[in-house]
Amino acid sequence: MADDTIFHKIIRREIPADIVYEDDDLIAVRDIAPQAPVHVLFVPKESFATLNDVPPSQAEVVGRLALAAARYAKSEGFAEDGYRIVMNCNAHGGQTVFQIHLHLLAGAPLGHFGT
Ligand code: DGP
Repeated sequence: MADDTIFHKIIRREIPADIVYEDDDLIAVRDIAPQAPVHVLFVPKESFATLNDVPPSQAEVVGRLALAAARYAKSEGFAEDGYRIVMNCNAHGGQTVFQIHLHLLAGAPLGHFGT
């Protein structure tokens, strides 16, 4: 079901998670399988299975995730050294949970990709 992913269950407090931030629009939780010293997922409370499903009229949903990740990185002292934000989409993007979420990776130099 579109509103019954693992992240919806975390938002509804049906399963435990290490929540680092929450407001009316989104929640941020530590990834269960971190790929960097800091790996936090920013998840909107509104349901969108993939980035393909976000209409232009709701672009602020994605903007809020990005700015929440940037704020968190700044508050934790990672802004100056830098960080990466990633959103995977569908099979080729490696998406495994079908509720959009932004990965924030930080805390160490990350390998360059795409070269
Ligand atoms: P993606 O591949 O972009 O769909 O990323 C899904 C991420 O969700 C992946 O990095 C692992 C993480 N994840 C999966 N199950 C759980 C869970 O139960 N709790 C938490 N905190 N993260 C999870």
